[in-house]
Amino acid sequence: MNYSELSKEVSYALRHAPWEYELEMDESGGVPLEQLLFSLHQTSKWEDVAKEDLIEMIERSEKKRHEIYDDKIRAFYGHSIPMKIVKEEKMPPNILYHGTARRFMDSISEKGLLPRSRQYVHLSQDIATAEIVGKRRDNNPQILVIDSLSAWNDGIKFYYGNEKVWLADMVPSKYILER
Ligand code: HQG
Repeated sequence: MNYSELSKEVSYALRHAPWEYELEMDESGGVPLEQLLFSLHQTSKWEDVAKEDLIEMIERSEKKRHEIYDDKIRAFYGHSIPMKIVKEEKMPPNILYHGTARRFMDSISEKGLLPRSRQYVHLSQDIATAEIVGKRRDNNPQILVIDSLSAWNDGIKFYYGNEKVWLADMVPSKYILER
């Protein structure tokens, strides 16, 4: 079983296209495991996938992207579907980071951090994580330092993604400390 490919397909289904897989998604992004398995079984590539494989997929992943609970599975972050996933509002750490491409900086300075195609802006708990995120778009990424505590004190909402990923609706540029 190629767990990395399985994880990509499950992320695609849960973050971007539950309708392609005929999944009934609840407000926090959960879908019945049976529905996801049934849908995966329709293609020869995934006809043998079992619940145990989804558990193994999550365990093997270096990033906590998915969670199985109550016979359901959901993605922790990354959604782009029209129905906004309800996330747990939480006081963020004092400082968060965001790794991005240098070519986006003019626009970010002007408009702040925007969710773009996703539902939330994604922020990183530490610099190493932000580097990895930013390298997806730039070999020498820009690491932004976010004054998340001040933003939170001023009423900007933050949400818990996983232990490395925090979410926000948007981050005005005045909370970007260094770049
Ligand atoms: C940028 C992956 C111009 C933003 C990662 C980013 C992460 C702006 C891009 C998670 C902007 C959106 C999310 C503005 C923001 N003007 N550009 N005003 N505001 N941007 O992929 O944060 O491996 O939607 O800087 O590791 O890169 O899939 O967000 O470069 O955790 O699990 O617009 O996805 O996780 O890109 O990545 P994305 P992201 P997985």
